Amino acid sequence: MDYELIQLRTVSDENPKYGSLCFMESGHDGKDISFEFKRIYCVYGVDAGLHRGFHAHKRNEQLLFCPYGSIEIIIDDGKSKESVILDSPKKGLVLHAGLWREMIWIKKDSVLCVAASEYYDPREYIRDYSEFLRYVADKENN
Ligand code: T46
Repeated sequence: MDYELIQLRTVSDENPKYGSLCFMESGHDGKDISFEFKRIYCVYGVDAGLHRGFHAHKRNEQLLFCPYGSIEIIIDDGKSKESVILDSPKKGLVLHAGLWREMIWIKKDSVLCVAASEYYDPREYIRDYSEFLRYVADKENN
């Protein structure tokens, strides 16, 4: 399936009381993520057990990470589904275009941060699951 789970680079202070810092850089030349970011957003204030998402992107590629809490991401390529749990600020999930996603808030107030390759454009979303399956079939036939 066209996604990658990556470990974000992390620097921890010698004194653990001062915590850690993790970061990512975009672009080619051995950086962490192959695409350049045009947009950053975050989703917060969500109750435990709630589901968001239910869409795919035609062009947009994204890196998702959860700096606080625990969120399950269900990824669907139209043939099978896989699940990834983001439960550490160090885990990054790169979702390439053409994947249906659903996010489930395991822990209340978990924060989902996203770095996106495209500006917001509602026209490049597929929000209907039957349309998504047709989109996948069309891509395979072309
Ligand atoms: C995704 C998952 C992980 C904007 O106006 N600008 C923006 O940049 C975004 C992302 C959203 N919006 C508006 C569109 C809707 O009226 O914010 C509202 C909520 O968006 P949506 O229902 O798409 O939120 P999620 O949490 O279901 O999905 C979001 C992203 O939209 C999506 O690209 O992959 O997070």
